[in-house]
Amino acid sequence: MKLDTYCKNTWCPGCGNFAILQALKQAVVSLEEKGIPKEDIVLTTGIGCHAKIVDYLNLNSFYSLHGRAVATAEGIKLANPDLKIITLSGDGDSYNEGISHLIYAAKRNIDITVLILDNRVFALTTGQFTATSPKGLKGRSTPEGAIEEPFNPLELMLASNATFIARGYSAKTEELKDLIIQAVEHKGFSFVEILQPCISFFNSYQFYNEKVYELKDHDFTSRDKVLKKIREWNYNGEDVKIPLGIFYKIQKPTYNDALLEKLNPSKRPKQVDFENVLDAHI
Ligand SMILES: Cc1ncc(C[n+]2csc(CCOP(=O)(O)OP(=O)(O)O)c2C)c(N)n1
Ligand code: SF4
Ligand SMILES: [Mg+2]
Repeated sequence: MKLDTYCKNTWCPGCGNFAILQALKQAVVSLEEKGIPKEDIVLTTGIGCHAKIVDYLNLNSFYSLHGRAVATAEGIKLANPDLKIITLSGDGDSYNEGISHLIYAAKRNIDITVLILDNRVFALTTGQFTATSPKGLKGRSTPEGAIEEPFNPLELMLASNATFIARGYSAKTEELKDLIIQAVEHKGFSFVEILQPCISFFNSYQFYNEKVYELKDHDFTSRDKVLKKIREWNYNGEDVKIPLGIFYKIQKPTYNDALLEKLNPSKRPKQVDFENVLDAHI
């Protein structure tokens, strides 16, 4: 496929990330067919297994610091608002380390897309618990089982005023591809939580396969109904059903339009004549 790179893939065989890579590639091909050239798409990542995805995609990308994937995306968008920015972040990356960036990007409705590859552990560092790990999860940092309850990231995004909130599952690749396309096409802050089993530290395939279902005839403009749907699964317990699809979608002015109006800073003529500035100070 034309988006392939020469990098050797180092994900564990069976990792949910493979299917996410596939869905993202297909989404980019569809977006190109719809008139968004791949040169106008920029990916940002945090640090973790999820972040390696940019090594395997022949697209412009910025491998940022742990927890700074969203902040980096905001900076690129404000420097060149003509670009489509897709952030690929982990649960540890954006629900733990960089959570304030996620909340404020949603609050200000900056026009970027954030995909959270949520395997519900810090996987690259061998399985410590994160904000979405279920209570009781046994791992390196919680050998007796996690004593904290997880939070529900979709509820957090609704409270933070995100204008597009969705959930996909890596094993539902076709549906995930469609969600990514719709998220990128949404004008405003779009958030897609992607359930991504980590076969090495939290193998959740069987659980998700039994519990997930697609949202149908869901009124995604009513906040009350949306909240009820979001709370159908609070990332804990066994006796649950897990809805997938778009939970919420509304239109609001974006931060970048309000701040920049028609200005594209990357296309502005040079503002500072550095030689003269230096001369003046020597
Ligand atoms: C500031 C900082 N803290 C901690 C680390 C160590 N670290 C690297 S990857 C990682 C785990 C990432 O977990 P997550 O974001 O969930 O991604 P996953 O590996 O699960 O895809 C950690 C803690 C780091 N690189 N930088
Ligand atoms: S440790 Fe988990 S998330 Fe990382 S590559 Fe292996 S299966 Fe995937
Ligand atoms: Mg993780």
